[in-house]
Amino acid sequence: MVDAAVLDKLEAGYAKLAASDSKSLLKKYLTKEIFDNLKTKKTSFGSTLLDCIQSGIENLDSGVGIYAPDAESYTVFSDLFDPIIEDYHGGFKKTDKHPPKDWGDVDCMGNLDPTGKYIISTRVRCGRSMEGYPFNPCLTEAQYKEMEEKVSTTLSGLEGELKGKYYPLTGMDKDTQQKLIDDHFLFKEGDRFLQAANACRFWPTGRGIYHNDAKTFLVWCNEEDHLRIISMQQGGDLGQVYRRLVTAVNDIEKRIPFSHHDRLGFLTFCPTNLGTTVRASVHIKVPKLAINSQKLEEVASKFNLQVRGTRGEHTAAEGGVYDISNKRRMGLTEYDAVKEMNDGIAELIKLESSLCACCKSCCKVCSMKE
Ligand code: ADP
Ligand code: CIR
Repeated sequence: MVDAAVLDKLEAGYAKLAASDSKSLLKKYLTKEIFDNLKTKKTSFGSTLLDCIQSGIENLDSGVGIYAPDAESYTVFSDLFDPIIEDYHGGFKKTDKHPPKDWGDVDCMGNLDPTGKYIISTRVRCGRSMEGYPFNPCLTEAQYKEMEEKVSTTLSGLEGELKGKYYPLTGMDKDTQQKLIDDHFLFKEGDRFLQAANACRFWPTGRGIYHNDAKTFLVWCNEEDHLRIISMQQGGDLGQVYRRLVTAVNDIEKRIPFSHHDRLGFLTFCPTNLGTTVRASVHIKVPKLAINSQKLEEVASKFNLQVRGTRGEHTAAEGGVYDISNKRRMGLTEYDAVKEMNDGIAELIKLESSLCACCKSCCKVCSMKE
């Protein structure tokens, strides 16, 4: 049974959300009926509806507003998770099943911007959860340490281009940490969405980053997900970035067992990352399209793309640099998720190069401004 204090917080949180003008998917789908059905439920880890929705209640500017404290939450609170998943992932219904993992032909992806005029850098990441461990809010300090040990030991076995070193956050000096963040290699600290979701307990214990010398292959340990596996480099050579990621994931998967769900694919803390968990992005300058940032988002969303700021989610664009990536990660293969970004960016570049810089009604972008 959910205790009285949690129920009180839930009632107060629901009232706050209902009275707000939050644009989150949480607000959109947490009807009074669903709330009343779920408010007394608990997973076997003891997680309640409050653990799932507290981030979205505290941060009314959330885009989504919900996390799964443990894998079972996706089932126990499915009346809320399912419609949010369907909305975010472009129609992945509760009766749908995520397809088996398929990285496709890794040689099919090429350079998106051979002239180097638009794309500054390219990155593809995926998330993984280690079998046998819950997500952040349910982990003990001892588990964080144990997981970090497993991750760093395992990664120390990687060879060739993937060979690198694990750098724990514990003991890392602030300048080194900030430089890694500023250079887009390391996760930021103090994310209020994660903090409110109870995902930053015992920080910095168990958190860290593995990378090769060139910082083209990186693994984050215990930030939002147990692992974030990342391939990135300057320029637009998506083919090279993709091949490196696929080689790395295939190798790491032989060494660490990961949590996978028959219907939802790979399991992650945030429902937006389920399925393939793949986010393929470019840092790109499209000044003509970006004359109106709302329009840029509209155009991007036509190609199922998501626009973020230069320092990642919930940040602003600096110097006209946008982070544009595939939005959906479920109901399609890994290959198709990356291809969606590939094709969408190719279209955006085509559009950008077709626009004149006059800002008068003679060109498409100017008419889009209205
Ligand atoms: P994710 O959910 O993929 O980890 P975030 O939005 O939290 O993404 O961003 C994490 C970091 O990765 C940020 O520093 C962001 O600027 C960086 N990043 C994302 N895409 C690119 C890219 N194409 N090139 C360089 N850095 C990138
Ligand atoms: C939010 O709701 O805005 C945060 N909890 C982050 C959600 C993940 N965002 C995304 O679009 N992938």
